[in-house]
Amino acid sequence: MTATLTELQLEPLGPHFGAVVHGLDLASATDEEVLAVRAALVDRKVLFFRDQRLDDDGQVDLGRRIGELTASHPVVGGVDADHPEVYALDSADNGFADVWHTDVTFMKRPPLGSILRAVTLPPSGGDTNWADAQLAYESLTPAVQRLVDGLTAVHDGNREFGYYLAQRRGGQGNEWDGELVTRLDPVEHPVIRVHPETGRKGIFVNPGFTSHITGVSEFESRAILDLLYAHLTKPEHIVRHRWRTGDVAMWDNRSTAHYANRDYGTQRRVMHRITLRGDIPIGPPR
Ligand SMILES: O=C(O)CCC(=O)C(=O)O
Ligand SMILES: [Fe+2]
Repeated sequence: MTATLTELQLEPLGPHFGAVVHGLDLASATDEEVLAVRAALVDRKVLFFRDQRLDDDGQVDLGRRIGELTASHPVVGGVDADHPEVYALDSADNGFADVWHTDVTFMKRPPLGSILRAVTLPPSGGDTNWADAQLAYESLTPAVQRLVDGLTAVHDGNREFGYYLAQRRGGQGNEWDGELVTRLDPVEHPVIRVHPETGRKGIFVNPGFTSHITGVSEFESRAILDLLYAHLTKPEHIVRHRWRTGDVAMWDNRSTAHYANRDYGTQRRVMHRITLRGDIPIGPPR
C-alpha cells in the first residue's frame, strides 16, 4: 500500500516561520491530516487554525492524536475535575503571560508543544506574539554562536509559580511526568538547544524562567542573556496573532518563545491550553 501524503493548505506568515492552516476542521481531521499538522508544526513552528469548534474535550482529543499530554501545569491544577490536562489562563484570575517565555522550561522535560484555544476575548487587544528561536540563533554572528554554544543556564519556576505552591493549593502541588511536584527545584538546560527532530539549533533561554548562566560571573550572565533576549525578540523573528473566538494556535515549544500582550485593561480574556510531553533538552556536541 502506498502512503498518501496529505497536503495542508498552508498560508505562510513569513519566509521562515508561522502559517495559517486553511480548510481543516480540527474536530474531524483524518489521521493523515493530523500527521501533516504534526510535520508542519516542526517546520513552521507556530500554526493557526481559524473558525474551529473545539471545546475542552475536543482540545484534549486533538492533543492525544498529536502526542502524549501532560497534566495542565506542574503546579497549577486543571480547569475542572474532568479536564486535568487543561490549563486555564483567565485575566480575572491573574492569568497573564506578558513576559517572553517558553512553556515550563523550569522542569527537566519541558513540553514538546502547546495547543492554545481562545475562549473569551476582549473587544480588542490581547494579541499573542511568537519568536523563532532557531532563526534567531542562525542570525547571530558565528563568533557569538561559538560563545553561547557551550553554555548552560539555570531555569527557576519559583518567581512565576512559587506562590501557587505556597498558597493556592496548600502546598499540595500537582502532578508532572508521573510525579507529584511539591517544590520547584531549579533545573539546568543548554543555552542552545538542538532540536531532536531536525537537528537545528535554537536559543533556549527566556526571561520568564531563566535565572542565570552557569560558570560565568553574574555580570556576564546578565549581559549575555540580555543580548540573547534582545536578539530573539527582533521584529524579523516575530509573528503576531490577532485572536478571534474559535481560533486555535499550536506551537513547537522546542524552537519558539511567546508573549501575550496585556493591553486590554479590565476586560476579560480567557485562554485554554494543553501541553504535549517533551524530552530532556540536548545542547550542541562539545
Ligand atoms: O494567553 C496567551 O495568549 C498565551 C498564554 C501562554 O503563555 C500560554 O498559553 O502558554
Ligand atoms: Fe506560555
